[in-house]
Amino acid sequence: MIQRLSFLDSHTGGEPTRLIENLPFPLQPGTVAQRLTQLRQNHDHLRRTVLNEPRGSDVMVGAYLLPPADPTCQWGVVFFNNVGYLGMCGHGTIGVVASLAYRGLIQPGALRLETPVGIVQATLHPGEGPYPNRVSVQNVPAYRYRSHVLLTVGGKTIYGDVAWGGNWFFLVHQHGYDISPQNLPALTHFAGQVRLALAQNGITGANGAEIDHVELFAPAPDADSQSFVLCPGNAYDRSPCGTGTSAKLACLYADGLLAPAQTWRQKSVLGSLFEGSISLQGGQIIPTISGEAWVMAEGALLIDERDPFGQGIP
Ligand code: PYC
Repeated sequence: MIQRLSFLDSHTGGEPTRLIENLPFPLQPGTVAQRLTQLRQNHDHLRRTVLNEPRGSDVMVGAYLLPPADPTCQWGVVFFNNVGYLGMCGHGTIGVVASLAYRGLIQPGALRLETPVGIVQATLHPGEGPYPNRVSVQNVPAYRYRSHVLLTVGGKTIYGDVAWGGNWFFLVHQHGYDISPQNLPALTHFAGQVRLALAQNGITGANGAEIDHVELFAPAPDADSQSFVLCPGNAYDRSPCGTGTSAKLACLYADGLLAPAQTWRQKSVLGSLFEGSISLQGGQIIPTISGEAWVMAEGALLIDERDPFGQGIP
């Protein structure tokens, strides 16, 4: 038997998102966080089927569209990649919203999405062309958890901040690397060493949470900053990383370097751009990230039950 699973692919600043609009099995009712637990425990084969080689790749992020439990939300969404699940995903949210616009399911305006780590509000902006594709995402609250954390990596002492932006990040400021596409192997190696050193030294996010994203920053002539972001696994974010930019904005605010409503232009290692700003609500830092996504493929995944790698290379 061959099972068909429809998908819609987009990219946001070069970072792909594969949207799965209909799960091929039912989930028990519950919040999106509770449904993520079910997906993780009972249906992880679908994540590998959708994203792992030979069908997918390390670079791709997946998104399952789910019914929300919160009545103020239109959809729920769970993001995942080749090694596991994400709390939130900024580029992915922009991709999902532009994909819903391409499908004709939404019009310009605001919509609320329930994610495993909280509700985000997306705004689809009006635009020319076959479908509107510029989206702003008001993220979950971001905060700096620890500042100026010292770490020895490859015999060199570096320091950085631990911050939450919907995922856990270690933000490295003075690393001595050139952030450019020519330098990707060295950046990937160094960021991987940083992540290893964090784990070996027991440096975590709140409640012992693993820090699975590492960000390196450098000044940019045509933006406020350029970054390299290593995602869980070994792929770098082709976009400026929405949750990473949120973590950065929280650190800038904590250092007195960013005021509410001030625009921050964050460039990715490839040169794609997100605009970000923060507002303060009830003492919390609420980041908003804006960018554009482009639909680029749609079709059906074909899962042949005889295929030894039909559920991906583990
Ligand atoms: O944009 O938040 C993001 C993201 C996380 C991992 C890849 N992209």
